[in-house]
Amino acid sequence: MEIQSVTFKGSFLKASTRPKEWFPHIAIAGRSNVGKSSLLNWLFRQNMAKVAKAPGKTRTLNFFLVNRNFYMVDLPGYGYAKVARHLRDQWGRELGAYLSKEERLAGVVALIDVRHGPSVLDLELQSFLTASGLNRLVILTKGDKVGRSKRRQMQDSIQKQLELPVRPLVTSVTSGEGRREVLNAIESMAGLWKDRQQETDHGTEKEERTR
Ligand SMILES: Nc1nc2c(ncn2[C@@H]2O[C@H](COP(=O)(O)OP(=O)(O)OP(=O)(O)O)[C@@H](O)[C@H]2O)c(=O)[nH]1
Ligand SMILES: [Mg+2]
Repeated sequence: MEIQSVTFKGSFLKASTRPKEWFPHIAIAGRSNVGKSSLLNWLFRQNMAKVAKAPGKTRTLNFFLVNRNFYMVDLPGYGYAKVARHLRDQWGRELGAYLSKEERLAGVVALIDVRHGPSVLDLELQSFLTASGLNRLVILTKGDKVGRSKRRQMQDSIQKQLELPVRPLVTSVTSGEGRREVLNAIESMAGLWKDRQQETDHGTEKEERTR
């Protein structure tokens, strides 16, 4: 897949205000500062998502329409302690509601810092994804920060720990590695969602015909 066009569609928290079109969503999740917004800008080859020196930058669900075909959703990072508790609780609820209720959610790109491996909250997200049967792509970010052997070791140990069928991808927005693989994986998650929609549509038609 090539990225032909990207349009920022706005920042939202509540379901009622999210974009209405029936396009699949691919959400980018991970702890604060892991590199979610940077990864989007790198995929888009444009600075559209806000990146900051201080963690806790992204506080809403930010929607980017890609190729007029699917949404990429930049999620607020979790695990940032310095945010006021009532705000953290509110994000947690909204994020949970989004991940568990949004029917257009086609898959989650879960980012983990290659230097640190999964945190407790990362593991919670992974268990949630397993339990809900959502498609996921696990990416180890900031690949430029570690040497070859450390990276291999992290890929192997995280694959085992999270019981992934394939090794997690490693990306680096500075060296550029992994971009093609990430785009292909995203395309396939969006495609699977669309196939499922068609099957459901056909199922409904069939049901209606036999009635
Ligand atoms: N060296 C290196 N730095 C990176 C990479 N990706 C992101 N960063 C840096 O990591 C910091 C955090 O990046 P963001 O993209 O803002 O992280 P985020 O996950 O969106 O953070 P929140 O919005 O707080 O949830 C920034 O200083 C980025 O420049 C990478 O691949 N390599
Ligand atoms: Mg961000």
